[in-house]
Amino acid sequence: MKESRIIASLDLVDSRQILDLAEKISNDIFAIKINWPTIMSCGIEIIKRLSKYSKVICDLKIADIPYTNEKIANIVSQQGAWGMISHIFPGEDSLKAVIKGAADSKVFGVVSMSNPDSENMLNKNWQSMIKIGKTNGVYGIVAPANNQDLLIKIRNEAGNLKIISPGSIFQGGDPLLTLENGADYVIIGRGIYESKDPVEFVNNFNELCRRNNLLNE
Ligand code: 3DU
Repeated sequence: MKESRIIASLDLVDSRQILDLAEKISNDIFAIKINWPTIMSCGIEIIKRLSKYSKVICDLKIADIPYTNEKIANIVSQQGAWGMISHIFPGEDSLKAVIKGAADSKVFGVVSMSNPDSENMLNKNWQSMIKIGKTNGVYGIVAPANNQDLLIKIRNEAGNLKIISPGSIFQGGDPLLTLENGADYVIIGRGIYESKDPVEFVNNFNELCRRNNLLNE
């Protein structure tokens, strides 16, 4: 069966609304990503509740000392998250602790961000962060959909790490081009949940991918 390459970033703060939307689109997406606003508003149980519909990736951008990182990753993993996002910038010791705490959950490391000013800070260090990610066994990395030049460079050095890309539509990136340039999955938030018909949006994008031979086997 062909698999969608959409990760739906459902940054909603109402449990009913997020669960309803998850139920409607779950068959036509690869995974759901949730972030701090959802977890803080709906409670950590939202991870388990959403996992009934879809793989769940927790975008906590974990960035603390190793002791704390391991605890955070372990709690998220015990709630049944399929994956979680961690920063790599605090260093190798901190990332190792996330990977240890995550146990069987996948860890995605941030090697670049989509906000314009990350060009002046975080994005300058993408190469060393990929190296640390690879050495320590991250499953994938995060690279921006609204900076195709950087995405292409990152793809060339990422080897077989999966690339997940936020920054489409509301942040200016083109999700189809992002897949063509080597991202494995596009992360789309407001483009989905603020569209008039999220189900139609997801189906239309999957169809566009199918016509461009971009659906996964
Ligand atoms: O802009 P959108 O509504 O499609 O949402 C993008 C999501 O991805 C949102 O949760 C945001 O916090 C997250 N994200 C980025 O947008 C950019 C990054 O570099 C990393 C995460």
